[in-house]
Amino acid sequence: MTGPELAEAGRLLAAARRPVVFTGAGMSAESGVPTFRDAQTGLWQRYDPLELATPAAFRADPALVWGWYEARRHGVRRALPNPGHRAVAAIRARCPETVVITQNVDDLHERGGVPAPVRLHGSLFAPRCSACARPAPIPEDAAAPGDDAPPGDAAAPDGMPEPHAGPLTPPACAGCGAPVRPGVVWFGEALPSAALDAAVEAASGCDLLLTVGTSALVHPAAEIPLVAARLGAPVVQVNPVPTPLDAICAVNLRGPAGEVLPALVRAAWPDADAAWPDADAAWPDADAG
Ligand code: BV8
Ligand code: ZN
Repeated sequence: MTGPELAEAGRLLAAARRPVVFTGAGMSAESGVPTFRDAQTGLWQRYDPLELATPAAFRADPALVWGWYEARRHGVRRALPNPGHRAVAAIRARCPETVVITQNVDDLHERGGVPAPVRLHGSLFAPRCSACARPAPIPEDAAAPGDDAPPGDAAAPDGMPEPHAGPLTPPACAGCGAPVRPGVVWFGEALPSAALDAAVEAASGCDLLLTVGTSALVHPAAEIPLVAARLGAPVVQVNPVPTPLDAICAVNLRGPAGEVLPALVRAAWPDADAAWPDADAAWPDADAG
């Protein structure tokens, strides 16, 4: 990607001191993690994610919903951060005041070099009790080798149990015995107030908001870019297609995050490391400064 839009976005990024990077499912698409818009596969294709990701669905069929999340978690464990995730870490390496806010429940920002993104919708790696909220261990970390893994779960090359593509009885809480649930925010549930407050505060104080790979249809997360725009900060969007955010954006960069974000980092900081992007080259650790 080249052209005047990229140059303008690069200028805005280079001038920013308190940038916010706001990400959605498109950020992880090139890592092989399906977006919410992408059709579900296998057994899950007959279910609407907007229905499965609800307290009502879990109450009605805990094994179905737990199985879905375990399949997604295994998929994420096998995924790798893409050059887009590394570019976000590079922005934070250049601007230590950068705040990364994500709607995603995968851990690819952390594995891509951003230690603590603001998580609006929780994580696939933070199961807890559905009754007493006691944190629960991640299954394979809990299961001793040869433990009662579901039958037929051959070990995968990385020693991980093959994802059990189907309903799976959720573990019982070690405290009260109730079913363990995924540590994500379901539709109809409130967002964690600390994360939402941190996101609104960052968007209110930023001097640039970069929105990447979101359809901006899920609320209240979709209001975060609007907070920044209302307070006069330029908004730059990275998305292959138009979204409801187009109208508030100073620049719309039409392309995939894994290609556009590295190009944007180079446009902002032409002296960026020549090795860039080498998907496996760890970008200088932000904390190493
Ligand atoms: C609540 C965790 C109340 C679970 C998720 C106002 C208006 C309308 C509706 C509402 C409203 N306020 C509330 C609602 C209801 C609802 C909502 O927004 N519904 C929508 C569907 C209309 N909101 C809620 O229910 C929220 N809770 O309101 O509670 C309350 C308040 C107080 C007290 C009690 C209750 C909770 C919402 C959170 C739900 N949980 N995730 C899980 O993951 O299973 S949301 C989930 O879907 C994701 O986290 C993400 O946020 C969202 C998907 O959106 P995106 O990330 O944008 O992804 P999407 O697939 O849509 O789009 C991908 C984009 O990427 C596309 O644009 C595509 O073009 C682009 N792309 C593709 N490839 C690439 C790319 N971009 C760049 N590079 C690429 N390579
Ligand atoms: Zn419990």
